[in-house]
Amino acid sequence: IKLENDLYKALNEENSFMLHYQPKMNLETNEMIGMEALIRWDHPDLGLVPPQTFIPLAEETGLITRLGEWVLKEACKQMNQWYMKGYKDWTVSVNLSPQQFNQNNLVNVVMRVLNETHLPAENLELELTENLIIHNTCKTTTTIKKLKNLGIKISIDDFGTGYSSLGYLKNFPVDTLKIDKSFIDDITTNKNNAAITDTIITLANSLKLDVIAEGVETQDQIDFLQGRGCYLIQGFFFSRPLPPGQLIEEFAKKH
Ligand code: G
Ligand code: G
Ligand code: MN
Ligand code: NA
Repeated sequence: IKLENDLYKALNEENSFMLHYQPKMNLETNEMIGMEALIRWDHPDLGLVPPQTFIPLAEETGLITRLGEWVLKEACKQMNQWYMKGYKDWTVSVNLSPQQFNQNNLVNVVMRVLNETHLPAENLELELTENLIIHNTCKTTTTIKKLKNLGIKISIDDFGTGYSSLGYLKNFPVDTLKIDKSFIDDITTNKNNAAITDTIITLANSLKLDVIAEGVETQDQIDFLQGRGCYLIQGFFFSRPLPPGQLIEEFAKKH
């Protein structure tokens, strides 16, 4: 209850939450193609509370709608500042929780945030979890189509971990499959996970979707993925999630 109250309070205060950004790299060009926005909560007594703790709480209490909208707006604002500085090819990725996706006015919220922040829709990507998408209702399909019509990109986070039939992929206009970290972790030693990763890469290629590996930490993993034709990489190998100023310092000057 205490943490729940604190979360509620934090939403009404400035500077309680911040976003860190983790680069997504293209191995072929050695350039950053964009970054994933990841929320941080600076709690007055507890210090940094990890999202694994407060996102579920925000979902249970319904606060996720407001919190999620804050994240969306903050990420778009930041990305637009980078856009104005000339980084026009970057895409900022924002995680959407299922509750947020299923709110009735999501498409309007996204449209309004894009308008208010002046960010071109092409520079925004929404990450949906596979578990959300497999409840392949008519409404889900309609919402994704509407979001795509705005011009934004859609990726499927944690791909491979859900109990999905792959059939849904052809009904949804998604852009990117994000191979879950759990497969990447022991990709070089575990034949099953290597095979699953291989299959996801092949599937993405056949369907003309982009594929990105997440949680990449070692050169061996990079070599494996590159050898199988997966060139988009996110993970500690390149960088942890960073505050925006630091991200620019470390990744923009080089190029
Ligand atoms: O870096 P990391 O510890 O930030 O993130 C942990 C988990 O919290 C991940 O599953 C990530 O998707 C989730 N997460 C981080 N930021 C957000 C956010 O803004 N919205 C939602 N819904 N989930 C987030
Ligand atoms: O569920 P989602 O994919 O949004 O979660 C992203 C989470 O993965 C964040 O908590 C982020 O900090 C974490 N992460 C990103 N790259 C790595 C990595 O290379 N290793 C580990 N251990 N975690 C990572
Ligand atoms: Mn994600
Ligand atoms: Na993920």
